[in-house]
Amino acid sequence: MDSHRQSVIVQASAAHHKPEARLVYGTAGFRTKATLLDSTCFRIGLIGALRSMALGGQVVGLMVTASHNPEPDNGVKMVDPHGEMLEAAWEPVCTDVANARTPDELLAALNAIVQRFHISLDVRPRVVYGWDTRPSSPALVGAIVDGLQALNAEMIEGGLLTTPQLHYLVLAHNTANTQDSYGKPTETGYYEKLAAAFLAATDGLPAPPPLVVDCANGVGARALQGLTKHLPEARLPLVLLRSDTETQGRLNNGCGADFVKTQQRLPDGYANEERVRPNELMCSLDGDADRIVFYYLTGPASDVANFHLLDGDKIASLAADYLSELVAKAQLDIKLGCVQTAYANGASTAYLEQRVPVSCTPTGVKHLHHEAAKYAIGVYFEANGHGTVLFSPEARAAMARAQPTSDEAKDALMRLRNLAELINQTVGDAISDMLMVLAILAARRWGPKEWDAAYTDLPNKLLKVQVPDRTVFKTTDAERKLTSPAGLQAQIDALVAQFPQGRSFVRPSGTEDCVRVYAEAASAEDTEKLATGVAALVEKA
Ligand code: G16
Repeated sequence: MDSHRQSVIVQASAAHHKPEARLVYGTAGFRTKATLLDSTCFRIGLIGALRSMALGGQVVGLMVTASHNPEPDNGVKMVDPHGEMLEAAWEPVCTDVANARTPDELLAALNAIVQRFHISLDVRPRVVYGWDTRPSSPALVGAIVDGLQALNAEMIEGGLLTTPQLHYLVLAHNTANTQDSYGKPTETGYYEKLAAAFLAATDGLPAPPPLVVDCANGVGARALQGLTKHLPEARLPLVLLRSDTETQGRLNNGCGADFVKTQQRLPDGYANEERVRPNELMCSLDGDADRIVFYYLTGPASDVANFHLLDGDKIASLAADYLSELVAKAQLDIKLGCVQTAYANGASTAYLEQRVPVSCTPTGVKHLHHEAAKYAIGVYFEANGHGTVLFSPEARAAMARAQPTSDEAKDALMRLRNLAELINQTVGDAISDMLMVLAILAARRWGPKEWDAAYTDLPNKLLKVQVPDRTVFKTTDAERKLTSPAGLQAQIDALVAQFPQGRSFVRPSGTEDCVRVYAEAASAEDTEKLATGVAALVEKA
């Protein structure tokens, strides 16, 4: 880089002091306590600009969020031009730049990027950025803006957004005015696209009953309010709960998709909510609305035994089953496959394997997304409710050229095309997934019980274990086995063997400072024993 640029960067960086802590760009970008992130955000502004330059000035995205984490945390992640997660080769690059200790080290790390990726500094970078409702977000966005300005980037402010909306904007900007246009590159364009696709997908079908949505007191509340302005209430009746984004301390607190999935119960206080009633479908979003889980009650909310979870595995099963039926009815010769992680309930995997090819990847949507892209139609969902369905160019071409000969085939083809429009193609999107589920249930004439009847989950439990250093826990086989600490996996195997249908694995979290333990077994009692037994082994290791 020329000396002028270098001195601008050094001057700007003086206002963004780097703390001692070492940060790593991981599963969900950088994520930690918000108080540690100012210099990281400044620097990711610089890297975002360089990434756009390396791609000839295509728009890349930066999102400030810590998603399901507690409110005092925050984070930042980069989005590549097609709305996908940052290319893996750039992750260590981000880590190097974030951890440079002096201005000289920072310049050296940036110059190394310019050389390694043959970046032409004549290209004007373009970056769109957005943020969630955390109180710490605006200041961190200010740091990003400083980084972008230091490299004279064209800045496109997305404002308060869900993470999937930011992914949408990136792709929409890069395809604007082309024949592949993904939609108008505005927040309103996102709502218009979803609303039109939902109306088409549910045309002629019974309208869904009111859906109670727990918005995690996060940005999803705002997005759903935005969406409903574009849809007649009769076609999408929503009851928004936990939608307070103003009161500090409420985000993801006792509510939200992560809480409901890990605690396997209703959001706190739901027993007192008049709108919470048995046999009605409900759902929870997470803090940045990229995950969704559904659930229903079979009796009073006060009894936890009446609570039934319809998690990411159930969404995958619903989607894979319905879409493969449509593919067959539409007489299309394309392959549909499903991608899960080790967290998938064993019963869901058994159900899916009877219907479609199933693969398993490590945790993190970027892994699932890449694997799903290998199928013509790739359904991917993490058990935590993070996922989507990808329609490949091959599938789209087959749908476009199909000449259905019967009314049934014509109808199936039309439904497939509509769903392909409705489902977010860039990343898992709680709102788009919610609409997909409603459209499928309407087409099936199903309520929550009929959906749930596909298979019965094995009892399962997820525990967090605090350890002095989680980086000593290393995994292999899509995180199903530990390779370190030495000997621990053999102890886990011996314990698992004591329980019918037992399965357990241990992995370091990519977003929190803890190790996670998953266990499932034939009975709830055995599951509890297995989970606590494995957690005890982890603590001793
Ligand atoms: C992020 C990723 C998810 C992943 C989760 C795992 O979720 O986007 O794909 O499942 O992290 O978290 P951990 O490694 O802590 O178990 P989110 O919703 O926080 O962005």
